[in-house]
Amino acid sequence: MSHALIVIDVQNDFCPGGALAVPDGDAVVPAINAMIGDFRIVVLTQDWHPAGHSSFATSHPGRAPYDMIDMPYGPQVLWPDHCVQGSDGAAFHDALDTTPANLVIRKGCNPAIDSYSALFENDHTTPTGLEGYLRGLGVDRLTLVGLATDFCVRYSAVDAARRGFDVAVHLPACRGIDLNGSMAEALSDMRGAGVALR
Ligand code: VGL
Ligand code: ZN
Repeated sequence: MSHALIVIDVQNDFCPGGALAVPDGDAVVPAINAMIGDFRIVVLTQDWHPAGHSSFATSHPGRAPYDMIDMPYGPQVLWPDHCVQGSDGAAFHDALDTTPANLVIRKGCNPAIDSYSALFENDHTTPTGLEGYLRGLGVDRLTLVGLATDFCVRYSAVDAARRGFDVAVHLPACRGIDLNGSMAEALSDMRGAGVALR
């Protein structure tokens, strides 16, 4: 069985100067570049929203970024417009070494559903296809790194652990948003799901 590195959303919009900048987000780049060569299987994810995506505050008149709304699949944070398909903000950070990547998986493409997790959309039932890819290669262990610790890394790690993967999150190569205590909640949720925090 083998071990894959999953690099979550290291995109310009999540780095300083981006539309949804994660504090110190670009600090993950050298940390990831230093470890990426150690894995035989490397997957990069990209948040990849159509313009007017339902997770954008601008799609909900009278709402502001970081408001909460109820979507058919549950509560949803409204975000600034970010990672619009094909935009510079959606591109990987220039300094990220993408050369060793075996697969790039794009998520959040359905205009009506957000997708934090690399495995399932936020309805928790629509798969992205990543699990099938990993199973097909005999992968049973995952190391996750990237942005943001408390959103896409968290939901990816918890979903993967629930699906039976042996999951570790390498925190020195992650940075979080920390919205209303979301960082502490994310760490305890990941621990509770059996994710190793390193
Ligand atoms: C993310 C908020 C909205 C993430 C993506 O990559 O953590 N966060 N879209
Ligand atoms: Zn997004």
